[in-house]
Amino acid sequence: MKIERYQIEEHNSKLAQSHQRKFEFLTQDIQGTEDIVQKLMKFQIAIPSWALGTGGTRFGRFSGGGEPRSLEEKMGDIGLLHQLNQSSGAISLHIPWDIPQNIQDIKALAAQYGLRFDAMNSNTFQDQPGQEQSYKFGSMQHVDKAVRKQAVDHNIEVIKQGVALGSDSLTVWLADGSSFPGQLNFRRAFENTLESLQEIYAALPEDWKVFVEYKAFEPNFYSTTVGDWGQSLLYANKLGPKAYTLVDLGHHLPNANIEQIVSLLLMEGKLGGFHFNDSKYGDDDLTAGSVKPYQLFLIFNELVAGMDAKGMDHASGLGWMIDASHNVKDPLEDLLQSVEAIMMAYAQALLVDKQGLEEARLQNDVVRCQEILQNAFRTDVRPLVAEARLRANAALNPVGLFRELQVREKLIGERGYKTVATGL
Ligand code: LRH
Ligand code: MN
Ligand code: MN
Repeated sequence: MKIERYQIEEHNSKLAQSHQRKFEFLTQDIQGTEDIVQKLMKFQIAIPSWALGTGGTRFGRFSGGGEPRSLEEKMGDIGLLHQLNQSSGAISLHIPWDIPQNIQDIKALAAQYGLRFDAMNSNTFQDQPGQEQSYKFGSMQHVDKAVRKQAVDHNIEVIKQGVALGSDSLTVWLADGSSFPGQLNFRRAFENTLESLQEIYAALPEDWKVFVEYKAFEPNFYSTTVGDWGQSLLYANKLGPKAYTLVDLGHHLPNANIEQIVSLLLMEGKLGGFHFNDSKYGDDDLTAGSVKPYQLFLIFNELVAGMDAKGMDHASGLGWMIDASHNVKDPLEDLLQSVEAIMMAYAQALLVDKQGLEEARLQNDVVRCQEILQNAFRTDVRPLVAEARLRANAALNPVGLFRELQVREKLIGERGYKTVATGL
């Protein structure tokens, strides 16, 4: 399945007039739209290889059909997304859910689709067939050195694969923790984990980063060894300058102020990147911006402010990744929606009157502060995001074109109805 250039052009020409009207209306009202469009065009969000199939819950999984059966087909799917929005030019692999066999062929395919390899993810939270040691009681925290060594060796292997593919970062998420009080010596678990991470850190190439992802609970329900941003930051600080904290939006306890966490991590130079998704309860992995779009905007507001203060390039300063899963939507449509929501939050954050906000803060004018933020948030920035796509030869309405071209039906035709993509 390939989308032809003329199909995008035909689609865009049908929508051109209406888009133009909305875009011009917005530019009359708002200053600096050209700069925003340019920034949006540069912004790329990595797609996780594990989000291309239908996700399940522990109660069941309902496949929609036509799912990618190999890494090559996953890259094909992301290639389609990227053609539709020109903002999904990167893939994040999860090893061993992905098994990059012929590296040269995989690299050639990536080049053909215009994809870069974003952070590599290791997996020491599941036992693989034939594996010697079990991760049932943790991996890097484990009381048995042999288990810890197996986890470290796996991560070093993932780095090697990443180097061959041209990636430059490793994300470590650990399920380590305990499910009952008394099960774990917290201090020993921390020390073991730190020692394991140090061994991995020592194997990082010069220009690589390691992201330490935290999560409050699940699969362990009493304690998690990298349970929050404080613990992650402790590890990252002890490891050294190549180690950073990774924020997955679904990994906090309810009502956590994620925008404040982001702001302080960025201030400390320790924010590595994101796993974008949304949630109502826990690690729901829902479409970015589907439940709490205002929170997403507030996070981007801190990001833009913090990155500007440090003179960082918005597009390449941090690892921008989606980590979502979909059990009732078409995964590709869902990812298009997530990317759109992230771009909108970014565009809204770029609209914030920063000088006005600082002045209002200095005067303790709380009402004005809220007005300024909400003026930006309540602006319909969709024409700006669409304009960025139009200029990049992407579709004005990606989900619309996906449906017009019957992409899913064609994928089912090619791959069959009963397909299971590897992943969660
Ligand atoms: C854990 C997590 C982590 C994993 C991914 C599959 O909940 O967010 O990033 O690698 O899900
Ligand atoms: Mn994650
Ligand atoms: Mn998660």
